[in-house]
Amino acid sequence: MIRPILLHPDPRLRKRAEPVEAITPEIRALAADMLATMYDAPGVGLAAPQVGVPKRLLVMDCVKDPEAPPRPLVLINPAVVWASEATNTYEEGCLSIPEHYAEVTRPAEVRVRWTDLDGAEQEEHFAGLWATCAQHEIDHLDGRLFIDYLGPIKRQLITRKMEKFKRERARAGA
Ligand code: K2U
Ligand code: ZN
Repeated sequence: MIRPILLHPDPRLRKRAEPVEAITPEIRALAADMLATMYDAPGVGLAAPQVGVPKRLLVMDCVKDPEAPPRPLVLINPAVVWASEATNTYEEGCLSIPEHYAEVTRPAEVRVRWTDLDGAEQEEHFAGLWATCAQHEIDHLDGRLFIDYLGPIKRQLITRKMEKFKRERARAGA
C-alpha cells in the first residue's frame, strides 16, 4: 500500500537508520509498500526513513525509458564499497523536499554491496542516474539530505519554505 512520505524538516529524517537484522514478512511488506509509494510519487528512489521506518532499506528504479521494462531494486543494509574520483553534477530533488531542486556533485560511479530480499549478497557497479540515486538514498539512511551539500543560506531558505508549506498544509487539514 502507498505510505505517506515524511516532509523536511522532520527529526525522523535526521536519525541514522538501524541495520535490518532479519528479512521478515514485515520487511518484505515494507519493501513492496516502498516500491508502490515510489512509483506513485513518482520517483526513482525511496529510503525507509522517508516513510518513517528507521531501517537501512531502500528501493530504486532509475529506468527512465517508458518502453523499457522496469528494474525495481530492493537494497537491504547497502554500503558504498568504492567510489570514482570522477564526479558528476546532477540537479537533485527529494520526495521529502518537494518542488525544490539544486545541483549536487557526487562521485560519478559507485560500487554498492547489499543484501537482497532472498538474503543473497549482491554487489553492483552503478553509473549515471543510478549512481546519483544510490548515493542520495544511502544518504537518507544516514540522516543526510541533498540540501546538506548546499551553502547554509540556501539550505535555510529551503527549510523556511518547507516549514511554511507544512504549516499551510496543516491548516488546510491535509
Ligand atoms: O529519495 C528521494 O527523495 C527520491 C528521489 C531520488 C533521487 C533524487 C535525485 C536524483 C536521483 C534520485 C526522487 O526520485 S526525486 C524525483 C526525481 C525523479 C527523477 C530524477 C530525479 C529526481
Ligand atoms: Zn530524497
